[in-house]
Amino acid sequence: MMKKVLITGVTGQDGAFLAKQLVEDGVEVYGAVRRGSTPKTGRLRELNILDKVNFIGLELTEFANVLKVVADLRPDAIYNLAAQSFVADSFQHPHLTTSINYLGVLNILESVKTAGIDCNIYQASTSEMYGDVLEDPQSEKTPFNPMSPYAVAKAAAHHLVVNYRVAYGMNASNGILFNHESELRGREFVTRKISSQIAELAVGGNSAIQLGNLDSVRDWGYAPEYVAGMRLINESSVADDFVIATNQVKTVRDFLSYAAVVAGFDPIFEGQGINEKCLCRKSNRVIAEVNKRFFRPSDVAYLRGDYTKINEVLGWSPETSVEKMVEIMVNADLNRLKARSGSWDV
Ligand code: NAP
Ligand code: F7E
Repeated sequence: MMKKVLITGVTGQDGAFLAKQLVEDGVEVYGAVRRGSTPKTGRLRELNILDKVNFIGLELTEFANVLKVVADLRPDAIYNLAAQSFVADSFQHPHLTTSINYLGVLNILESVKTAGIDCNIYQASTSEMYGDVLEDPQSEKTPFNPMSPYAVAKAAAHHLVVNYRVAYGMNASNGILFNHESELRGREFVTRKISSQIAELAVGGNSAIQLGNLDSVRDWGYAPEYVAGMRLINESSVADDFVIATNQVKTVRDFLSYAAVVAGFDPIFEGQGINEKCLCRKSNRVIAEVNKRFFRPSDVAYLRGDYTKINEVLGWSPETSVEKMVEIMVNADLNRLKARSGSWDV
């Protein structure tokens, strides 16, 4: 039984849901927060667990600091969720992305090894590592073909976790998670960008949503279920690597269309490529338009995960459909706007 757990990235979407699930199961939760700024506590506050998490200052890129925190705390498990997680941003900040997403992982592994403690490690690997996919659907056996500095750093970290497991017998696992979203998703990611901005339009806003590639295809699942999968992986006595996905795919255009319906619009699409627009059939109002600012230097066009292994070995399967998730997200954003007159805390 895990008694004491350290979560890096506790203020993020997954960190917050994970902290909530662990707290509810009586686990002592330590949340690592980066130094130099006030922690972003909005998600933990929204989940009513802000006072249940013990915050620890941690600079993941400083080995001595990571070692001290790990050796002093002696956690039973670490979930390494901290990352520069926005793929588009990794093209602007490749060094920063590599430091946190690769060297941060090295520091965690090396600290647990050096401290000589019995501690399971979960690393947040990603479907982005499959990049320009070499097989369909993508499983644990599919070769990586990363298409961004984010994905390259995550692929290197993934291999490092495997190497420490093999070389030193550490209980270190990778969860290769496909896109997972929720009402707590960061507003820079396309799903929450759509749900939050469509809610603004529905309550009287007048700025059309500016989007990039509407043809991008993703395998989108619901974050709380994926976090439950992370726990199955890290609580296992046998460390291994697992894909978590739904095996269902939709385009960004599909997601936008569902969200528009939930927000009370009647969407139709007109035009091609950079001139494509989403309009409301009833009012002729422009809901969204394509803007080349949101295209990436190289993008991942298509992802579909095969979750057979985690289903067979650990009994995990997805439950919430993408349509249901869109409904949850848009309604949560509509309720926030109505309750807080226009400001976003999450
Ligand atoms: P998120 O909401 O963006 O949260 C990222 C977390 O990392 C935040 O707590 C953030 O802290 C922290 N962080 C960022 N830069 C940092 C730095 N320099 N030093 C220390 N902490 C830093 O991400 P998420 O969606 O919860 O994802 C969790 C993990 O899973 C990430 O590693 C991500 O790459 C990976 N992943 C996510 C998905 C997905 O679809 N969500 C899929 C596969 C893998 P602040 O609050 O201080 O910014
Ligand atoms: O983009 C396209 C964009 O930023 C999804 C992270 O959690 O999941 C996430 O990475 C797709 C891309 O997520 C806009 O080009 C179109 O093809 O929501 P996203 P992501 O890049 O897939 C993976 C698994 C992670 O590991 C990451 O940490 O949507 N897209 N128009 C757009 N994307 C954004 N953000 N904004 C747009 O306006």
